[in-house]
Amino acid sequence: MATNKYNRRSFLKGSASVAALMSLPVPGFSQTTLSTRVEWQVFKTTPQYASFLNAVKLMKAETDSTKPTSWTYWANVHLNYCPHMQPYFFAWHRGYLYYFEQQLRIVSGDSALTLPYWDYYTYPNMPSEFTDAASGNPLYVSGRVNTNVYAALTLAPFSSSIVNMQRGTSNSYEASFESAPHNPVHNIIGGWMADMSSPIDPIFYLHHANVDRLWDAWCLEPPTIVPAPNSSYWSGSFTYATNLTIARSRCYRPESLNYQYAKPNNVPTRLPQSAQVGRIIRVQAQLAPILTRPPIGNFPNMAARSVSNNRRSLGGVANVRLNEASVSARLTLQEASTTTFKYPHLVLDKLAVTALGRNGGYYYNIYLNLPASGDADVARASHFIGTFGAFEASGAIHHNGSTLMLPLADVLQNLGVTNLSEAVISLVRVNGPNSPKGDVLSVGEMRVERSTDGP
Ligand SMILES: [Cu+2]
Repeated sequence: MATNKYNRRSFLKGSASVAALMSLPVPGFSQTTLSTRVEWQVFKTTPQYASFLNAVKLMKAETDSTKPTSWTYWANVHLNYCPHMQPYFFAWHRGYLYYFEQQLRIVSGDSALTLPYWDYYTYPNMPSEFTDAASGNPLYVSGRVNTNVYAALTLAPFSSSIVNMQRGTSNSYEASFESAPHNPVHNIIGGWMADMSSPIDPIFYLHHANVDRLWDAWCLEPPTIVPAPNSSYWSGSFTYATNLTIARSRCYRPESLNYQYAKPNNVPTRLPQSAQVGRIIRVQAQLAPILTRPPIGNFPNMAARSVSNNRRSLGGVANVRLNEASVSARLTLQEASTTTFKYPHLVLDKLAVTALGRNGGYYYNIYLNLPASGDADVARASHFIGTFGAFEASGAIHHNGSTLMLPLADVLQNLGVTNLSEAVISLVRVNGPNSPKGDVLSVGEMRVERSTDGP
C-alpha cells in the first residue's frame, strides 16, 4: 500500500540500519490511526498470531546479534541500557517495546501486527502456546522454573494511597509497581526471566506489554498524578543502541506512539479467581499471613562509617546468606545529621547469586520493623520496603557494582520513625510452585545509609 514506504531489505543489512527505525513511518497506519494491543487469548485467534510466530522464528534464526533483525540484538538492548530501580522504568520500556514491535512488523511483513500482552491478573498460568516444548516452537525456552505466577501478584500498587507516578515522590506508583508485581513475575518464572538478559524468553515481551498496559490504565484513573507533557520530566531522550533513541515526550502516552490498549482497560481490583483451583491453593498457602516475624539471625555487626562524600552508613550487618527460610537481622545504628544526609536507604551491598539461586523460582519481601509477635500481617503493607531476588541481584551486579539501594523515606514516614537507632530488617521468602532449597543469594553487607542526594 502507498503508506508502506519502508524498504525491507535495507533492514536486513546489519546494525547500520538501526537508525532507520527511528524515522520509520508506522507501516500501514496514518498518523491518526491507532493500532490496538490485545490480550493473548484474543490475539491468538487473530491473523496476527501467525505473523508473530513467524517473526519470532525468523529473528531467532538470525545468529548475527549485531543486527536488529536478530532476537539477541533486542535482549542486548535491555541488558545494556534498561533502567531498573531508577527513574523512567516505565517510559524507557515503553519506547523499547515500541521499537521492538516495529521490528516484528518489518520482519513479518505484517503492518497490522501489534504486541500482545499477558494479563496474569486474569490468567495466572502462562499461555500454553509458550509452554509447549514441541521442537520448533519459537515461543518456548527451556529453564523456566514456574509457569504460574500467582505468587508474584499483589494489589499494592493499585491501592488508593499510591497517587504519584513519578519515582522519588511519596507513594510512587512506578517504584511500587516495579517492586511488585514486576520484579516477582521475573523471579517466579525464573530461567532467563530471572536475569537482565530476560528478553531471551519471549514471554518477557508479553509481561512488559502488560506492565505498559497497567501503567496506561493507572494514569487514566483519577486522582493519579503524572508529570504534565510540558514538564521537564519529559525533556531529553532515551537510548536503546548507538543511533537508536527516542524523545522521552513520545513515551508520555501510548497515543503519541500510535497505539492504544483494547478497551475497557482498568487496573485489577482483585487477585485471580483461578487461585481457588487445584495446585494453586498450595501457592496461596505460601502467601499466608506472617503470624510471627522471622527469627533474628546471628550476623557480625558493621559499624557506622562514611561510605563516600555524600553517603553515610548508620551501621549494618555482614554476611547474610539467604536460603528457603525467612530471616530477620537487627541493625544497631548511629544516626547521622539528617539536615545534611537527608535521604535514607536500605543498602544491600556485595551481592552474589549462587548457581542454584540464579534460576529463580523464589523471591523475598523485605520489611522494616515488623512487630515481634502478634499478627504482623495486619500492618504488613506499611512495613514493606521492596523485593529481592535473582532478577534484582542480576540488575545490581550488571549496572550498579553489586549494590542495591532501596529508599526508606516512605516506610519511615508510614511508621512514624524520625530517629534511627535500631532497625530490624526481615526478609520473608516467597516461593513459586517450584522453588530451590539451599543457599540462593548472599549479601556481603546489609546496612542503612543516608545520602545527601536522593531519594
Ligand atoms: Cu522486566
